[in-house]
Amino acid sequence: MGFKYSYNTIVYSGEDYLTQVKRLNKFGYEGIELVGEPSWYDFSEVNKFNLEYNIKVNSICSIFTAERDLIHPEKSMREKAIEYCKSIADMAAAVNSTTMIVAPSPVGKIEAMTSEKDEMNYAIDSIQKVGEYAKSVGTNISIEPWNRYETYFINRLEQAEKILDNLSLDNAGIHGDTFHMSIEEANIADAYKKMGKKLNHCHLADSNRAAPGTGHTDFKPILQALKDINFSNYITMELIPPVSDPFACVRGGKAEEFKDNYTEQSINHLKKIESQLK
Ligand code: LER
Ligand code: MN
Repeated sequence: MGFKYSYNTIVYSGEDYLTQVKRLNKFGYEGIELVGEPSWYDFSEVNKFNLEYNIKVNSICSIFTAERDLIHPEKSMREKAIEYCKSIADMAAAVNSTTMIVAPSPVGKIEAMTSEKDEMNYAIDSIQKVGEYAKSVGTNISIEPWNRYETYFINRLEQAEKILDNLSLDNAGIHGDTFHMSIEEANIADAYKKMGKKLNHCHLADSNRAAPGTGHTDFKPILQALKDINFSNYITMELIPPVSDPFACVRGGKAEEFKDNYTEQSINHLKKIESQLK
């Protein structure tokens, strides 16, 4: 059985939902990743159009801004971040998504606010609480490391694994985003293989964070690794314009090439490689 493909719709921000699902259906996608801002969506409309266009919400991409910091030294701030994550779990349940992304600290926080030991304990404690709640509403969590320019806290998959191994959850796993990995990992395919079954979600983007095929990342060994570890979740394109704050595109709405052009190009490039795998 082949891979299932999905698209992170952060670059579609501002478009009506029907336009988004029609585009994904047209180019052969089976999944959609929604933006973790529950107020943006009418969940019954999402379910209705998904059914009509054969699209499944595979994941919610939580948006970690400065007020959503699961490792903040102040308890009230961590609680606020946990509440936000719970609202994303509720959103996942409302749109039948099996996965939600969790990152311990916000985008752009590049310095620690307390000791490494305390931050690791806060990460474990907060993510445990989020994971338990997610389980109670029927969704999984996936811990995503980011590159050093977005966070100092966890940059490589093996660091996320350290958190995962300290959780008592059977609905949690590791996320591997090839854009971050191309900066931080020695070898993307090897890092995926090392995670094996623990890898429960991935984002694919080329080295320039645009459509696979437009940069210098070699996706053949990467897809081969995903096949070898029997990765069964959706392969999700997460493509972002060249801005230092990856969430800026939710405000800009000017990235036209990330709509039809990259949506089509990404899946075609990867499907061609997929057909050549062993
Ligand atoms: C989110 O999935 C991500 O990769 C980060 O760069 C924050 O947008
Ligand atoms: Mn990502």
